[in-house]
Amino acid sequence: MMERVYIGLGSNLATPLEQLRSALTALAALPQTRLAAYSAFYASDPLGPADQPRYVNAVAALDSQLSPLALLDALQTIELEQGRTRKAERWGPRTLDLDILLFGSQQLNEPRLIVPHYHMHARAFVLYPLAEIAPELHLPDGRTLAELLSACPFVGLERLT
Ligand code: A4P
Ligand code: MG
Repeated sequence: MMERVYIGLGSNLATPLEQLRSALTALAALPQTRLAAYSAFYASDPLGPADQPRYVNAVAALDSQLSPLALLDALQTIELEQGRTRKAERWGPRTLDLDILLFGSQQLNEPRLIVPHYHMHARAFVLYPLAEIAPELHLPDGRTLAELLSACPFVGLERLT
């Protein structure tokens, strides 16, 4: 079965713009998957420890026949290929973070995978890029993206052209 999947991309180390560009190339090359759309890149203030560089964030839309866990494995492989090392510090700096925001209308609560992403509804650096490519979107619980946006000011965010 083909599902529409939204992926959040983030980087704040090792030339973030290049990290995101090569991540998009890697997403486009995934098996049984088409890169359907992607947003502009946004510079964003770090959420979490403040003593880290600003992030660059974007959101991509995929049409994929992979299972959710197969997709997660593939995303983690891309993260590792782009030099990601997992550190103990929560929300610390990283070369590349690929989060599954939404997987069709599925709600998943597995040890390795929680979908929708647990904090997407409150993150400007997720919601604004997402709105560019899916303005009519609603979450599996029925909340609309427009509703979430109206509660999430465009703060600490800068659209890069
Ligand atoms: N996991 C569970 N659900 C998911 C999902 N929906 N998508 C598990 C992807 N992974 C999911 O992730 C830890 C584990 O989460 C994975 O092994 C997977 O099985 P991780 O990438 O190793 O750790 P993390 O990303 O550091 O943790 P966390 O809590 O997911 O952090 P976030 O929420 O990704 O936040 N500030 C700005 N401005 N922009 C950012 O992009 N990102 C973060 C990281 C912090 N501050 C930021 C940004
Ligand atoms: Mg993550």
